Amino acid sequence: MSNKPAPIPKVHKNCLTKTYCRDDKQNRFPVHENQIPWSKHYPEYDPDDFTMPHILKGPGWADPNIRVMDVDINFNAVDGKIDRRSHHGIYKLDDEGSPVNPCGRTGLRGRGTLGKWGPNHAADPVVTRWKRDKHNVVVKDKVTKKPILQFVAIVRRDHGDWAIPGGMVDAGESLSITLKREFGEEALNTLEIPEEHKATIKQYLDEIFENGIEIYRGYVDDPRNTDNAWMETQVYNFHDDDGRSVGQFRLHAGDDATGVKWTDIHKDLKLFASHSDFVKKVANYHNAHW
Ligand code: RP5
Repeated sequence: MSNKPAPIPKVHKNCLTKTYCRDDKQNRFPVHENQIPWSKHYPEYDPDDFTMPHILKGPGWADPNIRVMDVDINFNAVDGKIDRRSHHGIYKLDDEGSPVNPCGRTGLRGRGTLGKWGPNHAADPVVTRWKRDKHNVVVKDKVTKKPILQFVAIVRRDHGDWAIPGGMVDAGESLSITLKREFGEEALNTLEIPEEHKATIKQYLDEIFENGIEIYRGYVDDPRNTDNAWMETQVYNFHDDDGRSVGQFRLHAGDDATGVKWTDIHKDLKLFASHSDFVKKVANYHNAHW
């Protein structure tokens, strides 16, 4: 993690919904866009404290419930195998010792469906190639005259939204492993491919994922965020310029994905969380059509 904190996004919008994302019976306390910053006076603000029952049962990857258990968690630090630092620097703890969302109010306390108090770290691989016609010529947009990029998008099993095939960084896992693992599992279905093909796919993945460009690190405007738990990510672009490596892969949705395809990048893309912002940054980086 770099020493220089990334700037905190000014607003989050995807958590300003009436109900919590995966539970239509759990309301969020109303928060207007101008009431998001903690610095804004909002004395009536009294959101529910809500954590999904399956998280409270304490699966191995989830934190203990610090509301009822006397446990020491080292926030703002590397805590055993878990990195609890934020890309945005030191976050505050509230009177109960729970991390405070650095982006502001979300209308819900607790962890919702997230396992960790504070930052929940993810990694997002944006794998790109140029769109080509049947003569292998790069296609340009008629209006902007810029070449069109395509990226590998998946359909998320939980929300049904198109998204980058990203995922959570497991405890003690390096970022490069997470990026490769998530792409393999969700876009190539590596969990179910026959043993004899595994070595070839692994070799391809190793080559492609060797040279990534960091596009973004920090807060994700994720619908699961709460006042005490939020998503942060590191987005990397892996670009196949001549379309001869990953550009030729047969995509096959697996694990948390129910669909996968090479998707044209343009400004009307509707993607999960802040994924269109990330994809836009990739398009800008390559001076591609947006
Ligand atoms: C988003 O959630 C991140 O950008 C990443 O794509 C994803 C990780 O969560 P899971 O896909 O593991 O649920 O905030």
